[in-house]
Amino acid sequence: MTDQPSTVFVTGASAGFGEATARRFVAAGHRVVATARRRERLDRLAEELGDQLLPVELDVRDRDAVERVVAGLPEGFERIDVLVNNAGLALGLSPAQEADLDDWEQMLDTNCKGLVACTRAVLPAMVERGRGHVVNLGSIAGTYPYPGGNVYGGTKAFVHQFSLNLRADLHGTGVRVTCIEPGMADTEFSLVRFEGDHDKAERVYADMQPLTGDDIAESIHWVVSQPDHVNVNTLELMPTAQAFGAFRVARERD
Ligand code: NDP
Ligand code: 8X3
Repeated sequence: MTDQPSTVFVTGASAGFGEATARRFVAAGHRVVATARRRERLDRLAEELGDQLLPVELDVRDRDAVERVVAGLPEGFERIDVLVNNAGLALGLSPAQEADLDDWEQMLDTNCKGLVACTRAVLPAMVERGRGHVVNLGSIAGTYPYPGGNVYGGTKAFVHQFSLNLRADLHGTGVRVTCIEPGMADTEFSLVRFEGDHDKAERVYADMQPLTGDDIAESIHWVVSQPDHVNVNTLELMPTAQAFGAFRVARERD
C-alpha cells in the first residue's frame, strides 16, 4: 500500500479486531468496505466514520453472497487493494469427545471456507493489477495446542498453511500475503465462545493485560504499510502476560 488512498475490505468489521481495523484504516485516510452479519452495528460505524466507510451485510459462509458483494461494489470502493480476512470465531471449549458437531462445522465453515471464498473472490483482480495484499487472521491456537482448542486450533492451522501456500501461488504477481497470529485479546471472542456468558468471558481476561483490538489493528496497518518489496509472511503476537506451559503427564495411580 502506498500513501495513496486505498480500499480495504474487512470481514467481521462489526466487533473486535475487524472494527478496530476499519477505524484504523479510515483514520489513515483509506476507504473501508466493512462487512459482517450484524448490519445495525456496521451502520452505526458508518454514521460515526462517514463516507469513507461502506457498510455491507455479509455472511462469509454464503459463497454466492461473497462473490456478489465483491463483484458489485459501488464506484470508489470497487478496487480492493487490501483484503482483511478477519471474520471468525471459536465455539465452546469442550474436549473433542464431548464437543458439539454443529459448533465444529460452524467454525470450519466460517474460519476456513468463508476465508477461502473471500480470498478467491478478490484474487483475480489483484493479480491482474499486479498488486494487492491479503491479510489473514490466524491465531497462536494454530501453532500451540491447548485442551479444548481442538477444531478451533485446527482451523487456525489451516489459515496459517493456506497463507503460506497462497504466497507460493502468488509468487511473481506482486500480491502480498500475511498471516497475523495473535494470542489472547479482549474482544467479543470469549463472549461468543461461551455463548454470551459475560462472567465466564470476563474471567478469561481477569487480572492481566490482554491484547486489544487496537493492538491488532495497528499490526495489520503496519504490515500493509511496508514498502511493496517487503512481505511479512507471519506475525505472531502475545500479551506479555501470556506464555507457554509445560507438557502435561498423566501419571499412573498407585
Ligand atoms: P469478535 O467476536 O470480537 O469479532 C468477530 C467478528 O467476526 C465479528 O465482527 C462477527 O460479526 C464476525 N463474524 C463471525 N461469524 C461471521 C460470519 N459467518 N460472517 C461474517 N462475519 C462473521 O472476535 P475477534 O475480533 O477477537 O476475532 C477476529 C478474528 O481474530 C477471528 O478470526 C478470531 O478467530 C481471531 N483471533 C482472535 C483472538 C482473540 O483472542 N480475540 C486471538 C487470535 C485470533 P457478526 O457477528 O456481526 O457477523
Ligand atoms: C484466540 C487465542 O489462545 O484464546 O485465537 O485460542 S486463544
